[in-house]
Amino acid sequence: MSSEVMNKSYVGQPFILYHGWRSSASRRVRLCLAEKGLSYESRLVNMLKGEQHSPEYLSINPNGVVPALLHGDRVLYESSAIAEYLDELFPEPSIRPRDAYDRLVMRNFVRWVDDYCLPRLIVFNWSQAMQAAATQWSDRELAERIARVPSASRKEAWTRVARKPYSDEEKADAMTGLLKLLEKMQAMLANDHSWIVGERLSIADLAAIPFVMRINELNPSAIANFPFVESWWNRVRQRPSFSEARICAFTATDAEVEAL
Ligand SMILES: N[C@@H](CCC(=O)N[C@@H](CS)C(=O)NCC(=O)O)C(=O)O
Repeated sequence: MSSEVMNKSYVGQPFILYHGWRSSASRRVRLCLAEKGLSYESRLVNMLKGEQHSPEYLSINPNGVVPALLHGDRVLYESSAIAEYLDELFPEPSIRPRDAYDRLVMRNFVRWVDDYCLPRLIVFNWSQAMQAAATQWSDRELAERIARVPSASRKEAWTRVARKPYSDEEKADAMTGLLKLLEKMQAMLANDHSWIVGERLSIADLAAIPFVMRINELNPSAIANFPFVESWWNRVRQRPSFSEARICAFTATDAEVEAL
């Protein structure tokens, strides 16, 4: 079977999403699914319990992080790769720019968000969501958990949150870094004021939404300094995908999000 015919045969296959309601990468994939009008079965992964590092989950996503998406018998992980996969198999409405150069700019923007912004957001998200419980783990429990974490950077992040919580100075530095996202977006939106890259909403916008949401929660006065970002933010929040993807307050419990 040619790969094109094979892909067509997957179009009707069901989706199962392994995710967390508050996870930025999970939010990105839920936004893509919503923009595409694709429904999925939800499987929540409890990160505080370390379910993302269980042998069962690692057999789905060897990186030990959410999200992961099953499409029929295919296993997909890495939120930006999942987003492109969805756009290739379900081309309408497209969430990638038409132009090859714009697509390159989109990919480089998303990569920067992942490489530069995510580690800085973790400083806040983990302090808020994980620290209270993680500091209670015994040395033995911590060591057992760390042994199951596949990446060195996340071993370090879990050790930090459990034993050496991020200081106010580190949080201030992380926020200075996160504000660079708004600065970068302001410059990119200055081209035609609508979308971060190209002529329509793209994966770049969907990747930025969860981060802008958190920056706005943590530092509510910041966005007003970036008028193009502020009007973009007001527009993206009006889209049906924003509520369908359940981009809720970080303080909302799973039960509250699910009751929506
Ligand atoms: N590059 C990955 C990042 C995924 C990621 O870091 N997910 C976080 C939640 S946003 C996670 O699973 N953290 C739990 C852990 O590291 O143990 C992607 O985009 O899918």
